[in-house]
Amino acid sequence: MKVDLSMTDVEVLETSPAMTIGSVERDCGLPKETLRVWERRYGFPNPLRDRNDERLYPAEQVATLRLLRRLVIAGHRPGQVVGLPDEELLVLLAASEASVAQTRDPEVELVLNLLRAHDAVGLRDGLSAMLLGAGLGTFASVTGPKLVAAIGHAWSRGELEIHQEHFFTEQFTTVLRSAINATQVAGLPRADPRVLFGTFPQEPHALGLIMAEAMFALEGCLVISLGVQTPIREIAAAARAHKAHILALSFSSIIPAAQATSGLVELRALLPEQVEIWAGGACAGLRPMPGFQVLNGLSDINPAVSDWRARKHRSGKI
Ligand code: B12
Repeated sequence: MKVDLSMTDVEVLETSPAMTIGSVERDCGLPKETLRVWERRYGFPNPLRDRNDERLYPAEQVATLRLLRRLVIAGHRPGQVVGLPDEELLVLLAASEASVAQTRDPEVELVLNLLRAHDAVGLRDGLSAMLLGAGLGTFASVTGPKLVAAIGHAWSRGELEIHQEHFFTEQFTTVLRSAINATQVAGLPRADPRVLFGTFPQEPHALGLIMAEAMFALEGCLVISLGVQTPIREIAAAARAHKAHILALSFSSIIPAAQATSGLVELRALLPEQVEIWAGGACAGLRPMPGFQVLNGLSDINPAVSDWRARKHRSGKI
């Protein structure tokens, strides 16, 4: 921690941007409790305090916390790494990510090379070829997450720019969207349930949502997407307008579980009882409640749709 001790906390805050514990939790993916435990146990992070005695984390501590999160994900125990200087953390990170790099697969290599070369046509054709080779289900549930994870890592190592990551997201979405549309051709009957997709206003991550949509489309469902960041009242209005049977919503790890839950309760109150709400995504701590269910991953979609159909069949509504 390199904050000049001759300055007061308030002076330090005036010279460098600092983040609240909630912002650090969202940015770094480290729960507040973990941040407090590390502070107590290892003396790091060592936040400043604002005038109300709330913790404030200087930008350089947040940068170190991001490194620590990657190391913990790579399998290091906090006791071995928290408190080490950044230089040592970077050496450990390089070692563990180098071993990951050796096991990279050809699809990841191809996409990273096309991104580095800014080869727009090559990337679109490459992704289309992967989709044709793997089929929609594998492309959405295996190839996509693998590529996104690799691109996220490359970006955090500084190997890719933000615009390259955005460009990949756009190309991947375009290829996946056209394949989903091909399952929804007019004149070909789609089976119930009719499923509407969306995210709450705080959620900009769209890839998990479209991957889920692909899996529902493969189950023969009629799928309708609002994309991301729709106000809760509008989601409810769209569900009524489209006569949706199920609302499928995606929550990433940036959404605190309490916020997701209160939004789901609000949405539930705006919808008729027969419209089901199914939530999914990486949001930690999101639990099912009366009124909505939580799917743990894309592989839950097939059994959940089969169960919905069996229930409707039994009640004579299908
Ligand atoms: C791409 C990306 C973005 C893009 C999103 C573009 C887009 N159109 O989607 C943009 C640039 C917008 C973005 C923004 C931000 N991001 Co971002 N982003 C990512 C990135 C690289 C990939 C996310 C992703 O798509 N993952 C892939 C999908 C496949 O995973 P998934 O969403 O979990 O979905 C899977 C399952 O959960 C499931 N699923 C998902 N939804 C549903 C729904 C149902 C019904 C079902 C059944 C299943 C299901 O299916 C998927 C396949 O298994 C990740 C890092 C990473 N490697 O994951 C960071 C990441 C998610 N972002 C992060 C952050 C912090 C942000 C920002 C807050 C950054 C900032 N400081 O501004 C902002 C958001 C600001 C805001 N509120 O507006 C952090 C979150 C940290 C945390 N708290 O855990 C991450 C982890 C990066 C990091 N720091 O390590 N981001």
